[in-house]
Amino acid sequence: MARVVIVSNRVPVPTERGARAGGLAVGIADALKDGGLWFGWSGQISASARNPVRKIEADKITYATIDLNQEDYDRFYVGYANSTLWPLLHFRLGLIDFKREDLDGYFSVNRTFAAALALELEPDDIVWIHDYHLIPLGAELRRLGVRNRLGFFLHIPFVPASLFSALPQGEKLLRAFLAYDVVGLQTEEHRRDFLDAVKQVLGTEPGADGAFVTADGTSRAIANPIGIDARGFAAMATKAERSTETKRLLSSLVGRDLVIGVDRLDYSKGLPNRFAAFGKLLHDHPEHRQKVSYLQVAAKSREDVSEYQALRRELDRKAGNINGRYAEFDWVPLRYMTRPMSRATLAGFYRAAKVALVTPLRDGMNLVAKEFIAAQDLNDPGVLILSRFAGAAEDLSEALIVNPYDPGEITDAMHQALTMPLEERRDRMDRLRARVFTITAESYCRNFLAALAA
Ligand code: GDG
Repeated sequence: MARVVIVSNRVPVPTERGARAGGLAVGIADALKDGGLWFGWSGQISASARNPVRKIEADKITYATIDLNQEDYDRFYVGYANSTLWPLLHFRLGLIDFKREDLDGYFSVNRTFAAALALELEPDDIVWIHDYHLIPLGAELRRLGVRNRLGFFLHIPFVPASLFSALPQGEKLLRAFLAYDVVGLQTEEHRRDFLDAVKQVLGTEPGADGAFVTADGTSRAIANPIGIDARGFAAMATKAERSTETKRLLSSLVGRDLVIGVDRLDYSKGLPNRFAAFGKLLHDHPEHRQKVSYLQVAAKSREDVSEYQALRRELDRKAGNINGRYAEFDWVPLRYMTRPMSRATLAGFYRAAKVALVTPLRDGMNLVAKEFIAAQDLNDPGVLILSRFAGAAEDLSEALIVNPYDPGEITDAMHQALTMPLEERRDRMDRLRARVFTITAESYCRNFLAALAA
C-alpha cells in the first residue's frame, strides 16, 4: 500500500507538552493510523533560518519538521496567511492587511517547504496537503518534478468570486490550486464558490462533477466534511464525568445550569455577539439570573496578529461589563478564560453543560459543535445553538440554528434551550448524534484518500 504523507503548517509532534487549541490535527491524524510521514513547520523560529529537516519517529509515523526564521514567520504566517487569507476567506474584507512583501514571503516559504519535502518523497507516496498556509505547495512540488498524487484540503471557507476578486494577485493563488489532483472543501457551498471563482477568475469551465482540465492533467474539487472520532470522544466524556475537574465545576455551579462556549480566541468565532446575547438574556429574562452560569473558554491564539490583540481587549471589557452589571456576591454570570484546557477536561465540561453556544460569523466546519454532541448523556442531553454560517450547519439542522449577526436571535435560542422539555432535547440530540457518528474523522480521511488514489 502507498505511504501517506500529510503536510500541514504545524505538526503535532508527540513530544510537545501542553494543550493547544485548533481543529486541524484533531481531524487528520486518522489518515496516518497505518503509519506514514507528517511534514511541516516545527513551530520554532530559529535565527539560522530554515534548518535542515528534524525527524522524530513514534507509532509508525515519522514527524519531519523545519524551522522558520523571523522574517518568514512575520511575512508568511502573521502576514499573508493570517492577515490576508484568513480574513478574506472568512468574508472580512475590512480586516485584510495586505502587503506585497508578505505575498512574496508566502510563496518563498512554500518553495522552501517544497524543496525540503521533495527530498523526503518516494515515488509511490500519496501526498495530502492541508490548509490555507500551503496552497502553492503543490505547484512548487510539480515545478521540482514531483509526479506523485497530490491532494489539498481547505479547512476554512471559500468565498464567492466577487469577494475573492478583492485579493491582490488572486489569480496567481487560484492557479496554484490547479496543480492538485483533488481539491477538498468542507461543504457543498464552499465547493460551489470555489468552482465559480475558478471559472470567473481563470476562465476555466469546470465539468458538472467538479473536474477541470489543467496543463498537468485533470483536477477535481470535492466536498468532504471533516468530523471527529465520535466514539473515542464520547468515551472520553463519559470517563471525564467523574474527573476531579468536572466534580469541581459541578460543585461550583450549585445546581445552576451551565452554558458553555469553547473556541480559539478568533474574530471568526463571533464571541462579542455571543457575549452581547448573554447580556441581553439576563436583561430581558430576569428569571435566568442566578440560575445559569456561562463558561467561555477562549484559548489564546495568534497573539502576534494585531487584530487578535484588539479582540482580546474587547472581550476583556465586555466580560467585565456583564459581570459588573449582573454579578451577585455569590454568583458570577460569565466565567471567561483565555488559558487552554486539556481535551479530556473539555469533554467532561461539554457533558455537564445544558447548552453549547457555537456562533461563528463564518467557520469552515466547527468541530466544537460535533464534540459537544458526541459528549452528551442521552438520558439528559444538552442543546446545541449553532450558527447557520458554520459549515457544520449544513448537516446539523436539528440544532437551534441562528444568525449570529443578530445577538437577539442567540438570546431567543438560549431562552428556548434553557426551557426546552426533556423529550424535545432527546429527540434533537438523537438525530444529531446519528450524523456525528456517521461523518467522522475516519470517514473524512477515508473518502479523501480514496478520491486521491482514484
Ligand atoms: C479549523 C477551521 C474546522 C479549543 N479550545 C481548546 C481546545 N480547542 C479545540 C476544540 C476543537 C478545536 O480546538 C477547534 O476546532 P474548530 O473546528 O472549532 O476550529 P478551528 O481551530 O478554527 O479549526 C474549522 C477545523 O479547522 C477542522 O477542519 O472545523 O472550521 O476554522 O477540537 O476542542 N482544545 C484544548 N484546549 C482548549 O482550550 N485542548
